[in-house]
Amino acid sequence: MTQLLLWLWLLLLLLLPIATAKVDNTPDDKTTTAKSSSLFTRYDRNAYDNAARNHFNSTADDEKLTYGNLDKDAIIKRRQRKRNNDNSSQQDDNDDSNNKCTTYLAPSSIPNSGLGMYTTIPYAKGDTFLLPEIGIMLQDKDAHYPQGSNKLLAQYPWGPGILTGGHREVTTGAVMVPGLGMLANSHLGLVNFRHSDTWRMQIDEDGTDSLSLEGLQSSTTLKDVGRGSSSYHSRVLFHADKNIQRGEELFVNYGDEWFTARESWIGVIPSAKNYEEADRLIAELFSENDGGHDVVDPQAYEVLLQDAAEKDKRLRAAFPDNVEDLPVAKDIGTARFSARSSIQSVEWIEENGVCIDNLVSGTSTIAQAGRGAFATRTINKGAVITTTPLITLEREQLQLWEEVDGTDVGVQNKIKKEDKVLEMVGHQLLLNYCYGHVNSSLILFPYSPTVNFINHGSKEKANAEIVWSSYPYHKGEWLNLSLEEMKELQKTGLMFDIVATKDISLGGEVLLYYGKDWEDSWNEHIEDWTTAENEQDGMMHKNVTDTLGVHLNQRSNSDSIILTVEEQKIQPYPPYLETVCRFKPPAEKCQDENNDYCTIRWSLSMNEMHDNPCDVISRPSIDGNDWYFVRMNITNSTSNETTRYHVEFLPRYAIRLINREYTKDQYSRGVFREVIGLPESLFPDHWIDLKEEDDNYIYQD
Ligand SMILES: *[C@@H]1O[C@H](CO)[C@@H](O)[C@H](O)[C@H]1NC(C)=O
Ligand SMILES: *[C@@H]1O[C@H](CO)[C@@H](O)[C@H](O)[C@H]1NC(C)=O
Ligand SMILES: *[C@@H]1O[C@H](CO)[C@@H](O)[C@H](O)[C@H]1NC(C)=O
Ligand SMILES: *[C@@H]1O[C@H](CO)[C@@H](O)[C@H](O)[C@H]1NC(C)=O
Ligand SMILES: *[C@@H]1O[C@H](CO)[C@@H](O)[C@H](O)[C@H]1NC(C)=O
Ligand SMILES: *[C@@H]1O[C@H](CO)[C@@H](O)[C@H](O)[C@H]1NC(C)=O
Ligand SMILES: *[C@@H]1O[C@H](CO)[C@@H](O)[C@H](O)[C@H]1NC(C)=O
Ligand SMILES: CC(=O)N[C@H]1CO[C@H](CO)[C@@H](O)[C@@H]1O
Repeated sequence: MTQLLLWLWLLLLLLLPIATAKVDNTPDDKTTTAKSSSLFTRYDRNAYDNAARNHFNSTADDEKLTYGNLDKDAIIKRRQRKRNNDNSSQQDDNDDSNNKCTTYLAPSSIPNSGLGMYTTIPYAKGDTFLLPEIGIMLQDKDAHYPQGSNKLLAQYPWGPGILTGGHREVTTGAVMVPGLGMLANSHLGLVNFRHSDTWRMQIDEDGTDSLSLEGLQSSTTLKDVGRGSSSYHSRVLFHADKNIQRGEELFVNYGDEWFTARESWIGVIPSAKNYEEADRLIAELFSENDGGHDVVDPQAYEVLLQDAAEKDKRLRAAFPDNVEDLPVAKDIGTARFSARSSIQSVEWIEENGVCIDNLVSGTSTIAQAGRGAFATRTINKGAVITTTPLITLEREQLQLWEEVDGTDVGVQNKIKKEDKVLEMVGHQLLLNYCYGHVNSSLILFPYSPTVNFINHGSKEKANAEIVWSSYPYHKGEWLNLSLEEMKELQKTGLMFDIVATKDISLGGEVLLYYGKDWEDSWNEHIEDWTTAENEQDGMMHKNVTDTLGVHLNQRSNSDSIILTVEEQKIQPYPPYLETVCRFKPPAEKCQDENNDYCTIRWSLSMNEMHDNPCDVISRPSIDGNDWYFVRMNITNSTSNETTRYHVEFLPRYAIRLINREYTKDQYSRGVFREVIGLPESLFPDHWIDLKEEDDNYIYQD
């Protein structure tokens, strides 16, 4: 049974609620959409290209990092200049002496929200956040772990759309994005960073296949033992949504639904629109004042509050409770008023926070390791490189189960559930990013920026080690809790520091010794892999990508043609590729209902973050330019009706090839999975509960 069917089966059988993920479906900056559509005429490719270019440069920003120079050295230099407030290009880039930290972990300004992230450098609207992050896809997590859900694992993931091609990668994807995606809080009225629209990037550019991109290029083969063991999505980016000043807490947009779904325990949280309306109503109240003095009649305010409460409790929550606060709220806006300490002095941040930008990701110096973490400044032996909070998970929450034929239940890894036999076939990729002990069911996932890029180095090569954090927010007393108590808690609180064990120079790769158990597992994996090859049993490792899809989509190849359905009959694409078109149907109902298809012409206003599987019907060439006529089926989510569209004159730009569901390396069988070993001395003995190797660990029905 395929994963898809398994998922459907479990969903129907158990009527599982689909956990609300932290979904940010809001297309980036709606206001920029379609403003240039008049420039685009169907016969004029150049006009289209220009229009598209304007469209995608939606914000003027000379600091914007294009992918061409998004390498670690460029990032280090830019950040250094920003912190020093120096625009000159003459600065000696090797001078590290004044290279101060720019991003901190510190207590959030939102009450009861724990820690948050702060910047000590300003960002202009459109600037890219200078720490490209990894995105780790969880496949159908609720279906694979049907017997309960971890509150934390429901809290943090984003919707799959945050990754290039993400929502076509698996049936129900949820994505862990550390750094801004997990550590930063969300204040809907003060959102200052948004994840960058993946359609603005070419498919290769978020590291669609890290192996093919990180130095191996053409030598990538299906035989690579490391395939599928790390995430392809290694360049998830966020950009400033507005100008941000020094000292601001960083807020991302979890989406309205994230808050409304959790109202019973986090309270009523206003939306961005609620704050805007509150600002408008308060301004009106002041303008009604005769004589213009800055005092509001308390009774008038009481009436306003009551009206607001009747209309919408979220709107009411946007207002200050006390009339005396109104002048300030009017001045700084109700959103800022609700989190007044969200702009701090640099001194406060340095005193109360810890630096979390000593590391940046880049191509690893280790063969097959994909990306790695590099020092952004000189780090002396004994200094803390970074500090990270940890999510507590249970190993079984990351197990993958599939229905199999047969009745030999009781054999390793098989259980009977209702009248189906399920076999444990592996673990979520996330396991490889968790820390723990091979014989403990408790695992820890760190989520500070860039920590998940740190690679394994041998005992000799490692230049860093893990210690429990000295930051006061680390709840060291939890280490005395029993395993059951820890699992009950479902809270974040443990933190570790990564400390330099040698002097590390600027740009040096930071390596941790993952432990002997991890090394043993890796060597065993190599052994198995080789044996499988020898036994012509390569299928075990099949359904991996090769680089064709990547190359076809690369920027340099953006003029390469996409084959029509007819052409593909003669010259097929590999079976794991599918064609998707960027198309958002217009809001109004189709005019052309009498035909089988709704025929419309593509325009820039359809250029939103939606990719739908499409069939290329023809590719007319007009004045030497190729255009695409495509067909696709789109289901209206309100009416649940499917409309078949025939869309004409798509530019090449709006079409690309992506992997079909479950065909990327991380979803194939036999890929490497093991937790990173925490040093024995750190891991509490009373958390070691597994008698057998983890693969034999079976959860009870
Ligand atoms: C858009 O950005 C590209 C690269 O960043 C640049 O070459 C081009 O001139 C920009 N176009 C406009 C209209 O600003
Ligand atoms: C850097 O550029 C900004 C904007 O162009 C300007 O306001 C600022 O004064 C410049 N800083 C220095 C040190 O030149
Ligand atoms: C854990 O318990 C031991 C013994 O009761 C105690 O000495 C130690 O201080 C506790 N550790 C923490 C971090 O609370
Ligand atoms: C989707 O369905 C709703 C409700 O029937 C309708 O109002 C809307 O126009 C439809 N949208 C499109 C694009 O057809
Ligand atoms: C659209 O639906 C039709 C009829 O079900 C089907 O034949 C066709 O393959 C679908 N097209 C795409 C692109 O999925
Ligand atoms: C939409 O239609 C499908 C198939 O007809 C059905 O299974 C599904 O429950 C419907 N969804 C809604 C929201 O009505
Ligand atoms: C884990 O448990 C197995 C089986 O009991 C044992 O052989 C192995 O030594 C244990 N590993 C560690 C690191 O404790
Ligand atoms: C999901 C998927 O694409 N599975 C394929 C994996 O590869 C084998 C052999 O090529 C195919 O038979 C499967 O359909």
